[in-house]
Amino acid sequence: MTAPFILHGNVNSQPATRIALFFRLAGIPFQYRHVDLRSGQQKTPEYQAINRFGRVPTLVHGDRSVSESSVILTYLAQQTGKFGGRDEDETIRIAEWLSWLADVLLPVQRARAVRKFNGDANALPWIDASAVSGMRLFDQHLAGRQFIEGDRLTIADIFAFPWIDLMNESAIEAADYPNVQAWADRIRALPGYQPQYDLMPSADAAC
Ligand SMILES: N[C@@H](CCC(=O)N[C@@H](CS)C(=O)NCC(=O)O)C(=O)O
Repeated sequence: MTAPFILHGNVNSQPATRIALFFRLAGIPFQYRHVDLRSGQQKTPEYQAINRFGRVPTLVHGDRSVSESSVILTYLAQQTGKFGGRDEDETIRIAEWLSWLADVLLPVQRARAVRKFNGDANALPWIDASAVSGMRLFDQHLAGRQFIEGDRLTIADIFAFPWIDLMNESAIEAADYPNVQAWADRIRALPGYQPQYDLMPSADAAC
């Protein structure tokens, strides 16, 4: 029997959501460990032994622990054969998307985090303007496409999706981005899809 996949996450974390969503869409069971970010569990020596950056998510698989959601998704695609590149070219294209999406759409995450967790409101004008320009670019890239890369769901879609699923919490106007909306609806229609707050419990669990 292969080792179980164990996700250390937090229900409010969009990077952690990506990993839980991967498992749900792939139909692969996983174990879940809740990390209490409010009490600072992520900065304890025990947790930093599996994640040097002291953040969620972390994936533990056998003797290996992997951090950074884009790297975890890439690892899971390799390990499971799901949602990765079908050849070397596609694998490189997907890696390009992961890097680009992390740059261009991160302000969408920040726009939510500042609002939801009482961050510095003085930063909002700059964050919101950056989020809008990122969303415009993303919408342009999605024109005429069903999914981000090629004709099927890949880890690039799973990476971007949580930011878009909760874009109302980021104060982003969905109607301004019709290609993004259509793409998100396609993902919501896939078997296994669950919204962020249903994907991870607020305690340890087998999922
Ligand atoms: N680039 C990282 C971002 C991870 C991240 O920002 N995690 C946040 C929660 S969304 C966290 O653990 N924050 C707690 C802290 O920094 O102490 C990834 O994609 O995994």
